[in-house]
Amino acid sequence: MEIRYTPPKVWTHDAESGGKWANVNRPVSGATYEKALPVGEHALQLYSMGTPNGQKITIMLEELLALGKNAEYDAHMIKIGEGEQFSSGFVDINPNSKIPALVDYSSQNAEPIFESASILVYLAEKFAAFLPEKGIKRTQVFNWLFWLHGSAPYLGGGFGHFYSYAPEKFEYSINRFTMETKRQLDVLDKQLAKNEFIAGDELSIADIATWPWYGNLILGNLYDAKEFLQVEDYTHIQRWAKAMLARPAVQRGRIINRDWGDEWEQLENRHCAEDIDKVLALKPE
Ligand SMILES: N[C@@H](CCC(=O)N[C@@H](CS)C(=O)NCC(=O)O)C(=O)O
Repeated sequence: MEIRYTPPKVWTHDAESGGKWANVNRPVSGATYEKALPVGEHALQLYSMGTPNGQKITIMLEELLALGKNAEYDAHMIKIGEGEQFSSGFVDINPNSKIPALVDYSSQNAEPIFESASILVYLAEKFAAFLPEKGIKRTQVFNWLFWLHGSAPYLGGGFGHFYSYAPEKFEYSINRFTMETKRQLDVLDKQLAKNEFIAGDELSIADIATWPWYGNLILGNLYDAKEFLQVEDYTHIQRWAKAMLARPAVQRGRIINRDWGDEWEQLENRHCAEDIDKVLALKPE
C-alpha cells in the first residue's frame, strides 16, 4: 500500500491544508477581534446560522410560537465561514466559538446558553413544551436527544466533511464514516418503524434536534448524498422526515439565518414573524 502521509513528531497548524473550514479555524480558543453582538428588542436573543445545528433552535422557537407560547425572539446571523464566531462578543457567550448560542434577558443575570441540546432543554423547560416533566418519558426523550448529539458529529464532521468538503476524496475516511452514517440511519429507521415520533407518539425536542440532520439528509438537502447513501431504503425516516417538513414551524425555522439556497428560503436576520412571512411568500406555487 502506498504511504501518502506519515505524521511528523509534532503537529503544526497548516491553514492551507484543510479545505473549506481550515482557514477560519485555529488550534486555540478565544476571540480574534473585538466586536460587540447586536441586541434586538425581545428577551430571547439567538446568535446562529441556518446550518443543521442552528435550525434546531429556530425550529424549536417557531414550534413554541405555533403552540401560542410567548417565545418571540431575535435571531442574528453569525457567518461562521467569515469567522464571526471568533468575535469578542460571541466568545463571551460561547467560549467554544460554535453556533448556536442564546441569551435570555428575562432570566436571572442573563447567563448565556450554548450547546444546542442545552438550549433545547432550556427552552423546553422554560415554556413547558416538547419535553415531559419527569419520569421515564422524559428519559426516553433524553435517550434520543443524546443519541443525536453523539451521532451528528459522525454525520457532519465525519461523513459530510470527507464526502463533501474535503479538498481531496479519501476512500478510507469516506468508507469509515459512510458505514457509521448508514448504521445510524438504520437505528433511526427501526425506531421510527415503531413510533410516530422519535421518542414516542408525541413531538419532542428529540425530533426537533434530529430532523435538521437526518431529515435534511434523507430529503436530499444535505451533502447531495441521496443516491450514494441509498436514502430511499429508509422508508420510516422518509415518512417522518416528510411529516416534519409539512409542519409550518419547520418550514419557518429552517430558513432563518441563511444566506444560501433559493430566495424563498433565505432570511439573514429574524426580528418578527412578518420577516419570515415575507420570504416564504416568494416561494413559487
Ligand atoms: N455541539 C455543538 C456543535 C455546534 C457546531 O458544530 N456548530 C458549527 C456549525 S453547525 C459551528 O459553529 N462551526 C464553526 C467552527 O467550527 O468554527 C452544538 O450542538 O451546539
